[in-house]
Order: sequence, then structure tokens, then C-alpha cells
Amino acid sequence: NSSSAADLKSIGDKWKTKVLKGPTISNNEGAEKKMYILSMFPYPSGILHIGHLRVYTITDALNRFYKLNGFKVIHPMGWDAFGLPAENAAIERKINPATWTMKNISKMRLQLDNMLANLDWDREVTTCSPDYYKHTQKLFLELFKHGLAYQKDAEINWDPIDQTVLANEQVDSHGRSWRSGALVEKRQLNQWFLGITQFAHSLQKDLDLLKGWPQNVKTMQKNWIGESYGTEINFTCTNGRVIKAFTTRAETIFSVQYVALSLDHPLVREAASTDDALRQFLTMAKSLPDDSKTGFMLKGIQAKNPILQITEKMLPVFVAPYVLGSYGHGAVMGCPAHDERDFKFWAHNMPGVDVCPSVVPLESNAALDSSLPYVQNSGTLNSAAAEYAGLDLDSARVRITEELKRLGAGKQTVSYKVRDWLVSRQRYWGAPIPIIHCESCGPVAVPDDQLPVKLPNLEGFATKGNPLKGIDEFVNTKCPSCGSSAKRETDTMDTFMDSSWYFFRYTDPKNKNQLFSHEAASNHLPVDLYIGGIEHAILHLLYSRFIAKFLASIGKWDGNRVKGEPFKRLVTQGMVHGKTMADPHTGRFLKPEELDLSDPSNPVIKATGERPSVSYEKMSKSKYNGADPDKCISDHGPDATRAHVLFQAPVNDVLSWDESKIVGIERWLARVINLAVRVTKQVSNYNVRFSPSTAMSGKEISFHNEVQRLLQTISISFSESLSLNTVISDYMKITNAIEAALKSGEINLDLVLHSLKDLITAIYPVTPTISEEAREILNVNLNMKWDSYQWPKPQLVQEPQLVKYQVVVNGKVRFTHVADKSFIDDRDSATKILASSPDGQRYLAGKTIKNAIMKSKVISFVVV
Ligand code: ANZ
Ligand code: ZN
Repeated sequence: NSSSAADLKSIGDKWKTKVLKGPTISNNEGAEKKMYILSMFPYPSGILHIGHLRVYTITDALNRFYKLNGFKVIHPMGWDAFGLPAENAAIERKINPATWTMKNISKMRLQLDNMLANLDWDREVTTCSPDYYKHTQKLFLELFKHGLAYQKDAEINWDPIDQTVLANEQVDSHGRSWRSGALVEKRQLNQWFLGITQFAHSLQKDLDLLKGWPQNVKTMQKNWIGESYGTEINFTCTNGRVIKAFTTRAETIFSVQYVALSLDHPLVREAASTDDALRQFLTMAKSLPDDSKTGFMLKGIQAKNPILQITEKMLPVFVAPYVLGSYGHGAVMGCPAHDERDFKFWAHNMPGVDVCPSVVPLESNAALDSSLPYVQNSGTLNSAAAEYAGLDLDSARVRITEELKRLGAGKQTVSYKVRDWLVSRQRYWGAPIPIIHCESCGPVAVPDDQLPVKLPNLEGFATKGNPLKGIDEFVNTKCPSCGSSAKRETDTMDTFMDSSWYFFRYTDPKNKNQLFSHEAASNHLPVDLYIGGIEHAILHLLYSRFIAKFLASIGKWDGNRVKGEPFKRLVTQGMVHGKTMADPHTGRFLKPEELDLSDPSNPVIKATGERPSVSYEKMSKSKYNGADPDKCISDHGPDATRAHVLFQAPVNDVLSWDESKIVGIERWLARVINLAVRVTKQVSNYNVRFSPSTAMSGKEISFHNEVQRLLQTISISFSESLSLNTVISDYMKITNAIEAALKSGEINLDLVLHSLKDLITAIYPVTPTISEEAREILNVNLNMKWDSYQWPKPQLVQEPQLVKYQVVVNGKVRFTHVADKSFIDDRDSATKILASSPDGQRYLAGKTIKNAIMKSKVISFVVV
């Protein structure tokens, strides 16, 4: 009912301050057991949305659970505070982005308090504050010093809306910016890159060590890194130049019919300078899709197949958009007979010219011609392969690669899809790249004592693009190396650089001189449990792994024992979908004011009296299906909100947010409080010495064990399976059991109280204010000083094992007797009990027992 909702709310207010401090645990100072629980830190947009509520409820419940179990828990929070929204808001409102950001942070801090998140605020980090970005700059310079931060001219992704370049990871499969959604353009620009490719092999290989990561995330990273073993083959051209091509199928070299180059291959650029038609083709081809079949045959150049001695079979050289400039060597050896794309390309550009197969399927080659291209990676080489004919493909690949090596025309190699991380941005609100450009010394690191390179304060700016370029005091400086006048780099860093190391900073947030101390990071990392969105499966999670591995490789933390992997277990929480109501005929989304929601389970369209169609969809303003955590908390109290969030769906699944269902949780919480009141009314005095034992009755033992087993399951749900929705239903089951025990009158009240105390502690991780309230009811009414927050240690009591004994008197089965398995251990007492039982009186009374034989299920008496 509604009065209980109001109570939950006032209970929430009453205990808020205490609960925000976390449980009072006396015995975990210097505890050996450590737990680092991390959630992806939020962008300080100013509103805590329902997705945040979900993640932070999960981490806070775990945080409290581990604290009750005596762990030293790190549960930090910070702000991913650089980035474009602040800059755009600042341009719009003509204020400094810092002002906007800080205001949002304090708003969100209050919202986190409202949901009772018990966070380590003394570890708080804010990436836009100079004492944080000073160290982001140091990290950059550390990479620079190791040759892993460098500038190069490259074809890059340009976001025309945000007016900045983007890294490859930040462009989706449809060629759109991850942030603005703009169609990205290709531009040739000089930019800063980080050498993630130098770590590509371990980034790929060590995924296998991450047993605590979801398989889909590992697969996505694997595909993105794209490690591929193959052969690099040199094709010497008639003009003396050498084209290197990467192939995973060296054994198909006898089917090569052409060589194709990417649009930006050096040879193509060279040829374009003297070839008008080629220049025209290149301009046109830029806008063709990657799977286009179009090609341009270079005039006057042919390439020689290095494995063939005969030079009559020279290969045409094409320029083709399907060849990626950024993969392998930007060149393909074209095998129309055995590759789908090459087959189509050949048919389009050389119509009617035969293809030459060199691989045959194992079974038969009868239907080969009609089934070309034969692309399977199995079979044997045919007679076209000369001395390799008859070999299976794997051995042929090895032998041919050896032969190419002997000829000086190739070698075994590895190739990666991942490119170096483009890290410079042409925007204001980011950490300035700490580099000074000097005419004579080139790019020079800003000396340590001049860090941070601070962002100049701008009071409102109306320019799009990077205003740093126009600030002379910022740009003009002296070269730290030779002293002559020089120019400061005006690009700032990708905000993914800020977030690539924040979980290190949490371990030592106040360190002035270093990013973090070796000791602090080595003590706390790797992170035990990391919770965040699947959208970072590649982006942030790849960058962080790279930076953590780099920092381990230069000895900044003792990470080699875990191959520099920063996150032991990863959980990707599902999205929250909103209840979406639409007109059943037109599908038009309905606004709340168009609906009669007085019965939340039965919404009605006011205008027509019809029922709307209801679905759950990704929340968006245009669907009027957003949910506001603040409102839910103020309507139902923090505990009911938290329990509802966890109860509605398993952590990894989509949560279909239906606030009307929260009543079930409210009723349950009211029952817990009620139980505390009723139990204290019935227990006369609190017996501290009570402990469960076999002296309890059978009913008591089974009640006790039921509760204890549920507590065990709850422990496993928290610590292993993260099945937090079933934690809530297990709480409800315990509540039911205690209610029934109390009602039956057959269970010792001390035992009921004992179980209730366990329940009150067990709900603390999820519903801490209700837990505190119930605890207080016990303490006050029973004059009890219960101040332990220790997680209950499940203790099962051996349940009686009953045996049905057949009682035989003078050779005849006379009656049966049900008793414990140990009944026959004491023959004298067993005899007495049987003799005085009603059946025993009939058959044994007044007789002399000569002999009694008792074994397993039979008791035999000889009487006279
Ligand atoms: C000859 C060949 C014959 C190929 C055949 C395949 C099948 P993965 O496995 O993804 O690493 N390739 C090489 N460089 C390329 C580039 N810059 N742009 C587009 N394609 C390129 O792919 C390796 C294969 O992709 C290589 O093996 C090459 O085609 C192509 F029956 O070489 B193959
Ligand atoms: Zn200089």
C-alpha cells in the first residue's frame, strides 16, 4: 500500500548518512583479502541516467557484500571530464567548459548519494583537473620517450561535425563517428599516433588468459586486432620496382594472374604524377565502396611471379579500391581461381580471360570448372604447381614459403588489422599534447618541471575547431633543448587517453610526482571486477589493455605476473529499455499526458479509450520512454529502487524498466520490517548464547537448514555467478520461511530471531537502510547490542536420519518403529524405549527378554 512506500522513503532518509559511510567493520583493518571493484567512470553530463543507476547499484551491492565478508574493498568513482559535450555547451552558453563540468559533477555527486552509493570519495579523480592531466601528459611523454608516440602523415578519418580527426576504433562499421554520428571523411593529415601495433601480438594472445571475460568481448577484440600469419611475397616489376604483397595462401601462387595496389600505394602515387587517366580514376574511385569491382590497369608496368622462371607470363598491375591501403602492404596477389573477390574483379576487368586453378578439392575434380572459384582451404595442388603437385595445402604453403625465402623473394610474416592509435584532436577541451616544435630540434618533450601544460582559460568562445591555435601566448614559446623560439603543439589528446589509465590513478590518487607509485598499483591491480557497457568492447578496453601492458613493460607496476592485463573479470551489463507506448493503429509514440496511467498495469489512451501498444525499447526523448532515477528514488525510496533494478533482470540482460512492478519489492520490504516488529514482541528476552544444534527438533532443524542453504546460495550469487536477480528472490524465500516459522508456533523463538538477524545482515548489500532500520528495531525492543555487520557464516545442522525398524518377537514381525539411525547404538535404552511404546507393551510387557539382536533395520527379541 502507499503508506508503506512513504515509510520506505523516510527510512531511506533516516539512515542515509550512516549508510553512505558503509558498514562499520571493526576487524578488516589491514585485512589481507582485497577486492578492487570498478565501474566505468561516467562522463559528467549533469544527469545520472538509469543506465548509471543500474551499474552503480550492481557495484555498490558487491562492494557492501565484500565489506561484510572482511575484504578491504576499493570502490572508487571519478569523472571522465574532458570531451566535446562540455566544449559545445560552453560555446552555446559562452562559459568556460570547466565551469559547466564542475557544476555537473557536483549535481551527479548528489545523485550518487541519493542512490546510497558507498564510494571511496578520497580516491576521486577528475580527468580535466590539472593535477590529473599533468600525469596524462607524463604518460604521453613516457610513450614518446619509448618511440611509441610519433607524428606521421596519414590518411585519417575526419569528423566534419565535430571538426576533428578520429581513431579507427571510433568509426563504426557504417563509417560514422561514434560520437557525432557524422559520416566520416578521409583526409591526408599529419597527426600523432600511439604505437599500439607494437603490442598487437600480446594484446591478441593474452586474451586467452582472460578467463573472467565474456567470450563475445574477446572475440570482438580478436577480430579487431586481426592477427594473421602468412607470407610476404615480392613481385619485381618491369620498371625495377618491387611490390610486396601479403598473403595467407602462399600455396596459391601458381594461380596468380595479376597484382593489385591500393589507391594510396606509393607506386600508384608516383604513376599518377604522369598519368592523367589514372588521376581521374583515383578521384572517381575515392567515393567507391570497398567492395567495388572496378580497377585501373597501369600502363607500361608488369610484375613477375617470383616462383616461375619463365618471364613470358608477366602479370598485369591494377589499381583497385578493394585493396586496403592500411592492411598488409597495400597490395594483393590476385588469384581469381581461389578467391571470391579476385574472381569477381577478374571477370569484371578481364572478361573472357580464363582463370587458372592450382588447387583441387580432395574428393574429385570433376566439377571443378563449374565450381570456380574454389575457395576452400583444403585440397591438393594440381599439375600447374609443377614440383609441388600432389602436396596438401599446408605442406605446400610451408615449402613454397621456404623456396621464396631461398630466392630472396619472400618470407613468413604476421599481419595485423589494428592500426596505431590516432590520438591527437583538434579541439580545446582535452589534455594538451606536451610537445614543443622547434625548427632545428624537431618535436621536443616539455620538461618535467614545466608540466602540466595548462589549458589557457577561455571565458566563452564562439569558434568551432581548436581555439588554442589562435592564442599566441600559448603557442609561442622557447625550445627546451636549444632555447630558440619555437611553437607549442596545439592538438589535445583523445579523451580515451585520459580513461586508459584512470584505474591506476585510483590506487594512488594524490601522488604529485608520479602517475602512481609502483607499490600502490602493484598492490591493487589487476582490478578484480570491472563493470561497464559493451560499447567499449574494443575502444576503451583495448586502449586500457595497451597502456597497462606498456606500463608493465617499463616497470611502472608489477604487472608481468599477469602479462600486464589490468582487468581480471569483466562484466558487461545489459541496457535498460523503457516502456514505450504507441498508438495501436499508426505506431505514433504517445506522450505521458496523452495516457491515463491511473492503473499502471492497464494504460488507456485518453482520446480514444483504447489500449496503447506497449513495448520496451532503447530510451530516447522521441519515444517519451525515459525513466528518471531521481524520481523513482523520491517516490519509492532508495532501497526499493535498488532492489527493483537488480530483481528485474540478470546483470547481463536487457532490463525492461517497468516502474509499476516495484510494488512487489515494496511489499517485501514492508514485510521484513514487520517481521522485526512481530518477532521482538514475541521474544521475551534475548538469549545471546543461542546456537543451532542437533538438540533442535526435526522441524527446527529443517527450518534452520533451509535458511542457511539460501544464505549459501546468496553468497555464491554475489561472489561467483553475479546472479543478483536471484539474490532478491532468495531474500524473499528466507522472509517467507521466517514468517511461516513464526506463524507455526513450533519453532523456538530464539531460532527465529537468529534467522531474522541473518536475513537482516544478508539484505544489507542491496537494501541497507531497511537493514539498518530492522537492526534498530531489534536493538531497541530487545535491549540488545547487536553491532556486528559480519556476513553470516552458514552453519548447517545434521538432519536426523530416520530409519523404519522392523521389530521381530520370537521370529515374528510384530510392529515397526521409526527412530534415528543412532537408535540401536545404545541397546539398553533402545530396548527400554521399545518396551514402553504402545506396540511394545502389547508384545513385550511382562516378558523376560532373553536376547536382543539389533542390526541395520531389524530388531529381534527372544522372550519368554
Ligand atoms: C592471395 C590469396 C589467395 C588470398 C586466395 C586469399 C585467398 P586475412 O586472412 O584477413 O589476413 N589481402 C592482403 N592484403 C590486402 C589488402 N591490403 N587489402 C585487401 N586484401 C588484402 O586476409 C589475407 C588475405 O587478404 C590475403 O591472402 C590477400 O589475399 C588479401 F585463394 O592472397 B590472399
Ligand atoms: Zn630546438
